[in-house]
Parts: sequence; structure tokens; C-alpha cells
Amino acid sequence: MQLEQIELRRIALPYVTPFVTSGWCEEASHSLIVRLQAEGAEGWGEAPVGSGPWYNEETQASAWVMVREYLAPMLFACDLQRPEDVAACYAKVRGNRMAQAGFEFAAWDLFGHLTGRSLSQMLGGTRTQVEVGVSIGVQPDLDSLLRVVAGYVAAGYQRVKLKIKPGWDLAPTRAVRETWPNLRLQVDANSIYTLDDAEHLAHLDAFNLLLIEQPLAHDDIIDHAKLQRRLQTPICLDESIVSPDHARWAIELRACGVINIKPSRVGGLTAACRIHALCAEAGMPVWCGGMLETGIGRATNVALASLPNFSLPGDISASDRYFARDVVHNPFTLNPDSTLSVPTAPGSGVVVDTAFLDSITLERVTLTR
Ligand code: OSB
Ligand code: MG
Repeated sequence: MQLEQIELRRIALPYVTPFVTSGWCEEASHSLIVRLQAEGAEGWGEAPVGSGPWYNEETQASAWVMVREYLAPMLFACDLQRPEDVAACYAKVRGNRMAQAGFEFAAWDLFGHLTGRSLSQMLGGTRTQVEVGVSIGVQPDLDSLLRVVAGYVAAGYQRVKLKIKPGWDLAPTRAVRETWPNLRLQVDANSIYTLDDAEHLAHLDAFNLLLIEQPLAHDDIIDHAKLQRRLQTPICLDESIVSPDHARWAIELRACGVINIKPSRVGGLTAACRIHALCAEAGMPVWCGGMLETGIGRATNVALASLPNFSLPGDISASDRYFARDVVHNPFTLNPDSTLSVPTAPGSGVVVDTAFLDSITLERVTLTR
């Protein structure tokens, strides 16, 4: 199959509340949105790059250059027989995985529409609902934090993740744990600590956490292995796992007890499914992380999370946790049991609200073969 048209957009869509991590703040989605067209069908994908090179090296500006100058022309030159061919087409591309993933997701959606299969079905999903939690940014003080957590618990979220950093780690975690003794709770440091903090981090063992996410450097595996030996709580790697090989190295080195799979971080669903399979074989649980995606990327994540070894709740909250209005006509809503329903319609199952998408588009290009 030859692609006939590629449409690229840069968008800006404000979050309902700014999202503060250990090192930066996200105030709006700056995603790149991709639409592929072939044989009378279309496919949508989202490259959920951040506001700057803070989570990984990619930004909206860097991804915009990558997709226009390199990735779109490469895809036009490719004869796509199946969605997995996109990863093969980009085999010689170094880095820029979110930009690659935008096209890869759109190709899965396109093939789903062409074959009448849902994305979950295509990937080998086994669940009709996926357990989800909510990721809560650094708050100004403990009172605000407890108010925010109470709001999400009241909304039905049964698992909470707290962003932590030096000066905002033990006290907020203790406060939430004491207020909700049975809440499923975990923390995420986004690479702010070093091995010198091992003794300090070991105090987190007292709070019955599901996991401690990415305490050390974004590109480290070796120090995480050293740190894991000093902690009872499982370390979960996020930033460090950018490919199936990185997952294998982390497993072999015992650098973590859990892996957070974000399909955008690893270049797409093909790599994400490979990591899922490697971890299943090694007996390592995985869960689906998030990048504050719009409904387009959220649908990709929900479908992935329906695979069998996604045994911990995902950072895939309902659309209204992020946006006043989402870019799809069928936004995701939270079920009373802290799950999202997995779409069953062909492709990723969301219907893009193109009029609203147009209104938040900063720049658009349409490329034809
Ligand atoms: O580290 O998991 C992270 C958001 C942006 C960048 C990195 C991370 C996050 C989140 C939010 O924790 C997850 C979500 O709700 O999409
Ligand atoms: Mg993380």
C-alpha cells in the first residue's frame, strides 16, 4: 500500500491545571497530530512532545522538522503491507522516537479502519476495560495536595501517583498515606535524584508504595540497579527504557521491578508490544504511562493497556482530568471501578472533532506523494 496524503499539525491546547514535575511545568499540550490517508481511509496519530527538551530530547519544534524533512518523505517511499512496516521503514533513524511514533500510531489506526479491526484486537488485547489512576503534579503545599487527591478519589480514581522532588517527597507521601491508608499509591521523581540520595529514598519504603518511578538519571540503568539493592519498594523505569534492548538490559541488570511502557517514548506500538512480551517472559509487570495526551494518543494508550501483562493501573486518566474540551467527539470517561473502557470500533476508536482541532491548530501542512 502507498500512502496518498500526510497531514501534519502543531497544536496548542491548555490543560485544566498546570502539571508540575520535579524539573519543569506543562501548561498546554504541544503535540504534533498526524493524519495519514490511503485507499479511502484515514488514520490519526499523536506525537506527545513536551513544552521543551525536559522529559526527553524532543520538542514540538524539533519534531516538526523531523516529520517534514525526514519521516514523511521516508514513509511516502515505503510500501506498507502492515503497521509493523513503519518501524522497519525508520530502522536507520536515531532517536526522535515520539516523532516516529506519531506516524506509527496513525498507520495502526489506518490499517484498523481498512480491515475493520479495533486497535486492541490488532495488538492482542485481552481486556474490555483497563484499570487507571491519576498522576498528580507537585503542589504548593500539603493542604493543597490533600484537597487535590481528595477530589480525584471522590471522582473514582483508586490509584494515585505523586510527583516528588527533593523537599517534596517524604512529607507529601506520608500525608497522603496517613489520610488514605488503603489507597494504591506510587511516586515519580523524573530523574531528579542521584545514588547519594539512596539512604533518603529508602525512607519511602515505610509508605507501602506500589513503586518508585525513575528516581535517577534519564539515561541510567546501572545506578538504578545499585539503588534497587538498597530499596524494598520496586523501582519502575520510565525515561531510561527507550527500546526493547533497554528493557532487556534493565531486566538482566535487575535495575527495576516494574517497567512503565509509553508507546510514544519507545517509537511506537511495535516496540511497545516487544517490551511487553520481553517483560512477560521475565515475570516483570508493566503498566502504561502517559504524556498528558489528547484523546487521539489516549486511545492508543488504552488499546495497548488491554494486553495481558499490563497488570498495574495506567496513567491514563479520563479526558476531563486534562482538558476542558478534548479533540475527539467521544472523549474517555472514568467508570465507577476506576477503569476506562477499551474502544471496540475499527482502529483506535476515537472520532476526531476536526472543527475543534482546526481551532487549536497553530500550523498545518498537507503533503502528497
Ligand atoms: O513521567 O510519567 C511521567 C507527564 C508528562 C511527562 C512525563 C510524565 C507525565 C505524567 C503524567 O506523569 C501522565 C499522564 O497522566 O498522562
Ligand atoms: Mg514518569
